[in-house]
Amino acid sequence: MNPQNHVSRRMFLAILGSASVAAGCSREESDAARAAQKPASGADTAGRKPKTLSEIVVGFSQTGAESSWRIAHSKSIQEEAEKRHVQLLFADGQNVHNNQVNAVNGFITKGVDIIVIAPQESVGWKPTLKEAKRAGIPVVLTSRGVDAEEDLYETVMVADFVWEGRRAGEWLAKQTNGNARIIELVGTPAADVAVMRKTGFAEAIAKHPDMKIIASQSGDFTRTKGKAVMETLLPAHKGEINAVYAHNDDMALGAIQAIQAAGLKPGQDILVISIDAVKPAFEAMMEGKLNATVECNPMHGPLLFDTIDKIVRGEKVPKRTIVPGQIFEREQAATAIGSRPY
Ligand code: GYE
Repeated sequence: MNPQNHVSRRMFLAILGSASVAAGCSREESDAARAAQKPASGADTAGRKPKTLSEIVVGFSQTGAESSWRIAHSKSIQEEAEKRHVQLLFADGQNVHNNQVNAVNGFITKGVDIIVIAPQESVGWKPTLKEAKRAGIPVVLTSRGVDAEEDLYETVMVADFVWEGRRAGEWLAKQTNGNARIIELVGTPAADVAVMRKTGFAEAIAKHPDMKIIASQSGDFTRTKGKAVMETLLPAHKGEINAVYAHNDDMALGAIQAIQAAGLKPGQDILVISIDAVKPAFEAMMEGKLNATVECNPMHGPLLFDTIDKIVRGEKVPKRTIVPGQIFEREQAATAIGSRPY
């Protein structure tokens, strides 16, 4: 799976044997030497012991801090790294794709042991992933996937985003007896998660001829944009709308503010359903303003480092891990909020 397979032990020792050669060697040789030192996917061609978690450096490129979900996701990974004594280099992408690409290229140059990416956008990753592979650095994806061949990364940990959208659509269909005029607040359009949450929801409501999406616009997974989009869409569709489907809780919470400001009752005049199930969503449900939320668990830290541990030890890991979720309705909020970890 990586270039180390092509590096002979003799070549590796020759490169290592001379400091001056190693210092002045060509890019290809230095990459080869680095690759040979990596226990990527566990194969240790130099015949040395695989590394343990406390010996490795992990470079983590995060999307940014767009939502409560994202903040919980970062925290879970940072806390788990600390707990397991892993050196974690955290790069905040500030929700800009190119920042993430630059950060990952920087990790490759540094020669970290593992690269973790939570990609803001799904496309545009192939050259960087190929470069990581050439350098023998395994890549793990968390929270969103990329549009690239599967052999360019070790594994991806996500939720079933299509199911989440479908579940939201089914809930709304039941709640409205299949009769709804909906505003859809879409996540970051270039993210697979937004595409899939849209697809699942569309699939569920397609079974009900009287359920219609009146307007669908991106709020980029943020509360501020969710509110701003709702402030323009509400007056444009005055009296027409009876439901909001938001791809995450933050956008729903922004929309709730806009609905209230327009003199309407969120949760009553306009039903609101979203995805994530973060604590602020439970609070909004307890106030009767949010009707339901589909859980998407951001606590990837333990699973992530279990997986990295396996990779550095040379054990096989599944290409994809689906983190399960469930729906919460507002009637359950008061009982459930106490045990919410995020
Ligand atoms: O639902 C949203 C976030 O990629 C699953 O990104 C994640 C999504 C999450 O900002 O709130």
